[in-house]
Amino acid sequence: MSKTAFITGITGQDGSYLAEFLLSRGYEVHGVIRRTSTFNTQRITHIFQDPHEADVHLKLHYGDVTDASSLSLLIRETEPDEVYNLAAQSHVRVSFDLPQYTAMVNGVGTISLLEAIRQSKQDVRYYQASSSEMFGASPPPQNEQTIFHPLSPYAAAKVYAHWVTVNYREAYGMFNCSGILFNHESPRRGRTFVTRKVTHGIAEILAKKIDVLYFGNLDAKRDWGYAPEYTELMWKMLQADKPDDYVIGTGESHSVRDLIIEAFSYAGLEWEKYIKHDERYMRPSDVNYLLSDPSKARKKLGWNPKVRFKELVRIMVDYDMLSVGLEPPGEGIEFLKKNGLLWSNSEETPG
Ligand code: NAP
Ligand code: F7E
Repeated sequence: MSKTAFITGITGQDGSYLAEFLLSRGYEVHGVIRRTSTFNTQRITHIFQDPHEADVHLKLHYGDVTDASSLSLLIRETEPDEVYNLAAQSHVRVSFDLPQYTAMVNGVGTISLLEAIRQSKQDVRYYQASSSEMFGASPPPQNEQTIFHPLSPYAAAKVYAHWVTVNYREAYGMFNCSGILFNHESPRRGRTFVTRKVTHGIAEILAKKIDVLYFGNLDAKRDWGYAPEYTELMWKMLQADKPDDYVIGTGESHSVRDLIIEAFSYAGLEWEKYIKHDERYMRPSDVNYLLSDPSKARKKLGWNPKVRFKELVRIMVDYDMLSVGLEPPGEGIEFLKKNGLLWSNSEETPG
């Protein structure tokens, strides 16, 4: 019997990789999409199936995590074995502009989904997309025991969502897992996140569309990994005997400046010529230093990241150069091929 999965946030970076992965394992996948005035399904176009045809395995439903009634109805109707809650206002700086909205989507949206599952009385395994941002000011390395000290409305809402996920596990015996994932990136990363802003910016500089890129804090350090590897682990967490919480990261950290230097030099450009500072990209409070200690995931889930910082940068620069019609150096794509990591059955679609 094939399993049924329900994904909120299916149109996002992670949702699209997860949907691909689950379809490849024979799942029937139900995804929640928001009604928008422009298309928001570019990342899943390549796996879209015409609902008029027979044997459709990917089914999309209009919904919103701020509309609890839509969640209750969809959970009852789709009867999922596994639910992945990836929906979020996921931009940390934007959460300072939209604090209440961010709390509604990331915090209240989570408890609405948990309530929909609880009230349905169905046997569901639940994944919550928690974040390393929850550690905030806590010094590195961070693991499952590290105290949360959120430094943004985004992170505070994610801490709430994490704790209700744990609470529903303890109070009601639900099979809830919280994945505390450090930054993970890909050619499908939204263009306003720093990695993609750098790699897509490089492609535009090479294509002579722009000649300067503006950034905020270059000193912040992040533990950056490759998104498709992380979405597979979401699934692995739900296949374990017991529900638990896991930190997922590479155990390697680099500054935003390191990222810029690495990416520009790979593309054969002198970074100092193209980078300028703009205050608007600074945050009222920023997380200075994230570095994961993923020992638990290594031991219990067999986690061993194949794509590390340098490969990640090469993969993203390669795809962004292709997206503007340029021939890339190709080392990133070559690495994916050599290691059997070309997960996507599509050409990478820009986020
Ligand atoms: P993303 O690309 O920004 O995708 C977010 C998804 O949530 C999109 O599908 C978006 O829909 C959807 N969404 C937003 N508001 C919604 C609402 N009110 N109702 C229903 N859907 C809504 O984010 P991502 O990078 O894939 O991240 C996935 C999840 O992991 C998020 O919860 C994020 O906070 C968390 N996370 C991400 C990272 C990371 O490094 N990527 C690390 C830790 C945790 P539209 O396409 O319509 O906007
Ligand atoms: O910023 C600095 C910025 O926006 C990384 C989300 O997926 O990962 C992501 O959150 C760093 C910060 O990611 C610019 O100040 C400098 O220190 O790429 P980012 P994030 O804030 O770490 C976590 C784990 C999540 O959970 C989130 O959902 O880069 N930075 N200059 C800049 N950042 C941006 N975006 N743009 C700049 O111009």
